Amino acid sequence: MSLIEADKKTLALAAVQKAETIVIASHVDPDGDAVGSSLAWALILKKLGKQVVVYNQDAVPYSYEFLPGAELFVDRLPETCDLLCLLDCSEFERAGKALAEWQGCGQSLCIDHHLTADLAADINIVYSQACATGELIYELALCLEPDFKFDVAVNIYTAILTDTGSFRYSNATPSSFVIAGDLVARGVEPWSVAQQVYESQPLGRIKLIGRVLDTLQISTSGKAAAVWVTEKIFAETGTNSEYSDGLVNYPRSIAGVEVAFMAREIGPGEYKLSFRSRGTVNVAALAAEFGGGGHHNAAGCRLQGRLPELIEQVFTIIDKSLSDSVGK
Ligand SMILES: [Mn+2]
Repeated sequence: MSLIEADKKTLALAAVQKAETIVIASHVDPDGDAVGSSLAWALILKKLGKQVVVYNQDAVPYSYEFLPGAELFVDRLPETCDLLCLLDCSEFERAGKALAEWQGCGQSLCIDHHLTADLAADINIVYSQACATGELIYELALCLEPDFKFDVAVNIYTAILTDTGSFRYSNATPSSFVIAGDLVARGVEPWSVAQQVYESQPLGRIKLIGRVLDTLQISTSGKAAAVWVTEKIFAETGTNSEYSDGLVNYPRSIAGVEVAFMAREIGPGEYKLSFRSRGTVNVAALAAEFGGGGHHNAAGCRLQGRLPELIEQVFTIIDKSLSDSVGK
């Protein structure tokens, strides 16, 4: 089970072998795949004797601080490097302004599984069939360090676990399970990881869930649902945006709801919308209408407006696209 074409794999491995200094970067607001893939890749490259910097504009979220190598994350770029590895996103802008404007890298290698039209790196290992960037890292790891141990394994496992929604989403393929099996054989304990990632929530998170669920709105058709979160709600629960990860799955879990979104306030009158689909609606296309993007079942965009109206506007578009698709 291999996704990466042989010639691309050769190119990528040659670039890695040749480089002495390597920067690993991933998208802002890093998720389990961004963190796990970055750390697994960093630990492998360090084992090969490379000088590695793991850059992210944002800090490691609390749920992933247990991962081996988490302390490697820094928010400052070095002057230069031989190779920049961009993980879990294909556009430099997704990793933040500082990285997008950085001129320090000799060559760039992108490893990603998002659907994208814009392949900006010199070498692109981009396969949307991969359940997570972690799956592609696993494939490359087998070439570079076939005998990799628990420290790498638990990072890749966490990447795959979180991006497949604990192996529940439609991106969980036979190879997701085969890889997970191999990682467990290398010492990963599923319950231990699950406890760290899902069952070590700060009290504020549970309070936040209560407040966010209280904002629930359902569209006229009953097929779209939305929740929102504001700076005020974060302040009152002693939380921040890091704590709102995954809350959009609650409105999607309602019977009959096809598309859900969460609107998170990111500035005065400005919101980041995270869409989740049950499968019928391609939310990547929906988000693209608003200048965003993502996957078929998970996508996002930014919108300006006032809250109740903004939700109504998006509901109207979703309901229309659902009735159009039924009509066809
Ligand atoms: Mn991912």
